[in-house]
Amino acid sequence: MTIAPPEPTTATTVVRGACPHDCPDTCAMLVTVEDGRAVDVAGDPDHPYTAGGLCVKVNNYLDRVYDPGRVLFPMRRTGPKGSGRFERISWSDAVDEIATRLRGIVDEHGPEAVMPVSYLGTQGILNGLNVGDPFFAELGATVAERTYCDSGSCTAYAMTIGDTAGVDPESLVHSRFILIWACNIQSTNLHLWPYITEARKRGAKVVVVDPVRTRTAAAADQHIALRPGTDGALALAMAHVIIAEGLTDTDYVEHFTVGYPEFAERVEQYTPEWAETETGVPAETIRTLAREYAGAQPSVIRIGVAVERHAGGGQAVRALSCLPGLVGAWRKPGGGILQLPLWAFPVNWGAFMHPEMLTPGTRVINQYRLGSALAGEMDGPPLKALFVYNSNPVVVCPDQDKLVAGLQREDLFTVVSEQCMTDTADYADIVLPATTQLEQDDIMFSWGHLFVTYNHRSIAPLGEAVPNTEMFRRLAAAMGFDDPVFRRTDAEMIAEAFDWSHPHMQGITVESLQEQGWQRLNVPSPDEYAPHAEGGFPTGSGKVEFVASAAAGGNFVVPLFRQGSNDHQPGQPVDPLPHYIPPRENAAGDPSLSNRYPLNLLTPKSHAYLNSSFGNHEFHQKVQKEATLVIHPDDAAARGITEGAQVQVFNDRGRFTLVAKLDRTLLPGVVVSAMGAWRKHSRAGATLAAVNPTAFADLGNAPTFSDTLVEVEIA
Ligand SMILES: Nc1nc2c(c(=O)[nH]1)N[C@H]1C(S)=C(S)[C@@H](COP(=O)(O)OP(=O)(O)OC[C@H]3O[C@@H](n4cnc5c(=O)[nH]c(N)nc54)[C@H](O)[C@@H]3O)O[C@H]1N2
Ligand SMILES: Nc1nc2c(c(=O)[nH]1)N[C@H]1C(S)=C(S)[C@@H](COP(=O)(O)OP(=O)(O)OC[C@H]3O[C@@H](n4cnc5c(=O)[nH]c(N)nc54)[C@H](O)[C@@H]3O)O[C@H]1N2
Ligand SMILES: [Mo]
Repeated sequence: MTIAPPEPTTATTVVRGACPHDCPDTCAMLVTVEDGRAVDVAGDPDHPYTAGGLCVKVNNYLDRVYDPGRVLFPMRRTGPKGSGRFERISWSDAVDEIATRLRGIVDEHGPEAVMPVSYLGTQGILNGLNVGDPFFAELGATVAERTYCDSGSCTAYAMTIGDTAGVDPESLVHSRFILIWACNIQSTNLHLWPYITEARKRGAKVVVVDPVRTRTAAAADQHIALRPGTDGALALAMAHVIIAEGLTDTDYVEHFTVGYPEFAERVEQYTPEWAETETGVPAETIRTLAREYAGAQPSVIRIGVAVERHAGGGQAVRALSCLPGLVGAWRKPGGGILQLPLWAFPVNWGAFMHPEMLTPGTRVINQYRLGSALAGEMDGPPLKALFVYNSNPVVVCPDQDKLVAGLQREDLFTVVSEQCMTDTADYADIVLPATTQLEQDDIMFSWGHLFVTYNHRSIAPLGEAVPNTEMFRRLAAAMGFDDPVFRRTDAEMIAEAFDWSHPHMQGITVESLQEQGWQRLNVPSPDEYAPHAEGGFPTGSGKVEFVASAAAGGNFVVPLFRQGSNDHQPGQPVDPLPHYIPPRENAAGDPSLSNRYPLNLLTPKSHAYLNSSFGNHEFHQKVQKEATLVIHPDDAAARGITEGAQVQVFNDRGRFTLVAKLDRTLLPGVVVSAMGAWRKHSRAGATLAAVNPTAFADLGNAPTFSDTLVEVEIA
């Protein structure tokens, strides 16, 4: 099989590509190329989900590709760490220096003194999550646990209904009741919104559960503002009402669920009145919500990532995943729960992770604890080398001050592969130039729809930039790694990307994808897609597990979230029934803390940045505007804070400075700052990551960003 990249041509051509970003929408892109230069990117009008539109972030993708600040050549540090002063070197010098340093560190301290740091700068199967896994496994480096995003949610979801794709997002047009829970669709999952609009035209009601009146909440029929981290209380109280008022689908419960009697007994205590005291949502509102959710079938719950991000986040997702089974929502297209439909894609993860290459017992460090790890607070050898790619930890990891202090260590050897000089790249000893999506071939799954998308390289790599695949080929050669896995070409990897014999891939081949750009998985149409109308859940029992058999094995991190792992990694035992765990940093949990730090900080996604990507582009900065702290006027007045005042947000972990924005629609006691803005653009050399905790949620080692107490004062 051969892959034919488009030949350079003087004519104008349109090349089919795929948006690479870590976003549920994975848009099909059309790249117009003239004389070898890309002149336009657009959404494919024929793709049902992309529907001809990209988004405010990616419309200007060419500014990113041709940014004068692009990293185009390997560079070696010449100034102090963090100064951003570098000199150009050749690829062979860079690779030799990296290999020599890594070998020296391995000889002196053992391979676990090296740690990779990566996530989803690109989501492509080739260049994304697992591209470095075999290299670091062969080296014997510390295993990086990457529970950045939805890991706790996935553990909870899998415990309850298995790793099912759940509802087809395109089926949402058939939903009668759409419950959007901790998801700011109009910013983070834009292409889903037209389906919701269509459902509404057909009579559906749309309710948003979010402490913040986001643009999505404002556009819904109803906004239920609950206290952060109390989602489990609301979901369990809904179950209480549904059961107490006889609103269950008894036939569905009888045939397709297990543990109903125990669940019914468990939720007796979770009355709406009790939930009102936890959530701040009136008991009557909870009753009405439960009745409407149960009564309007098919109903669907769209859960966002923030449900997992507090002490009891896992159990909150458990409770939410139980609700559709209780009311029989799964019976019809458009009913059930929508989390990550990525499980529908038979990605051949093993061919990329190569779990068999890991040495059993190798030290595992969660990337959220990188600051502590660099400070030498972990068991095992000190970290002496970091290799960062596809990620910008200085902005996206908690405990920023400690992390930056660690990156400043003169005895630490840091390599960063990047497209641009991020806050993290500034601390590198060696920077390696990475291609953008227009300069590389890749093949994409999606975590927001059911289409496979092919990304054709549309232009030649700029400067000496290389895809991550090529970077690891060069590094492996320099290290003398001779496993054939390190010599695979991109074409060979594409051929291995999926289990092509899986029923979902029927009619889909590399060639057909190259030709057509994208294809829907071979699954029933959105008008007929109801995979669990008659059970068939990928759980131990094949049913919705109110009593979770998987809980007996303990808390676990699902495959994907740990480098090279394709096994569930069991942890502490878990109560097999859903239950409520209140936020950790609250008055009940720690009164001394909440006296000093009475405000709950939320850090949702920015509208115009993609995590921290695009934070360096003028256009995106203009749309996003300067980072603000949104605060209720009463909380502001109590602190003498006025609109536009410069404020400091702080707790025992750190502090950051930004501008106050007063908003009466916000719950008192809650403050909000969108994540993604860069540290070097900040007012006082720190971003919100300085105050976020490294503590995990109850399941899947999820982060607890929404479980963060702070105080605010005039700066
Ligand atoms: N524009 C844009 N789009 C993106 C991204 C981006 O950075 N920018 N990032 C992409 C990525 S990686 C992801 S994971 C997705 C995430 O997309 P979403 O799931 O939408 O994630 P967030 O924006 O973090 O949070 C969603 C909402 O949860 C609310 N929230 C916070 N804490 C709580 C809580 O305790 N309970 C409840 N009920 N709500 C809470 C926030 O106010 C916010 O409105 O977006 C993707 N799309
Ligand atoms: N406080 C707070 N922190 C959060 C979150 C939150 O809600 N609040 N959300 C979390 C979530 S959901 C996520 S997913 C993570 C995201 O964390 P990350 O995945 O680290 O996201 P980005 O900040 O976008 O950093 C990706 C980097 O990869 C680079 N890159 C892009 N393509 C390539 C490539 O092909 N090769 C190489 N070598 N580099 C490339 C980009 O330039 C960018 O600098 O952040 C988490 N952090
Ligand atoms: Mo994410």
